[in-house]
Amino acid sequence: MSDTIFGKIAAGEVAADIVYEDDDLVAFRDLHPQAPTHILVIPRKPIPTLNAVQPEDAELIGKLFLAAAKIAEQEGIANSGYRTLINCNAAAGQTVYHLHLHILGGRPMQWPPG
Ligand code: DGP
Repeated sequence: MSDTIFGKIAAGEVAADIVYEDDDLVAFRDLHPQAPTHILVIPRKPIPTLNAVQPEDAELIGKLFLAAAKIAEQEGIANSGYRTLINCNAAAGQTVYHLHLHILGGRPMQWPPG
């Protein structure tokens, strides 16, 4: 399914700097990084927003977070610390309507976020 730019990346139709992939997920570096390490983890399944996640996606969402922790380890930010986040809809700043988990690290993070 290639309805969004991330669908096209998952399908191999658009290039990305892929750091991890398996049957269910693809992870690649963000084009406009907001931290020294900024990676997006997406399910291959084109779920548009967190609001659209269904009970049958529970295992997939678990895999998304397990992959994020593995990638953080791989990127050398697991111990120093990193942030994972999902923007849902316009007020949160979601711009690509294919569910994606941001992994940000390599610098101190502010809280609360702006
Ligand atoms: P969000 O605002 O949560 O929807 O984040 C979308 C992110 O996707 C944003 O940080 C920029 C990134 N992005 C948008 N288009 C592309 C692309 O074509 N390739 C890559 N690697 N990242 C993209």
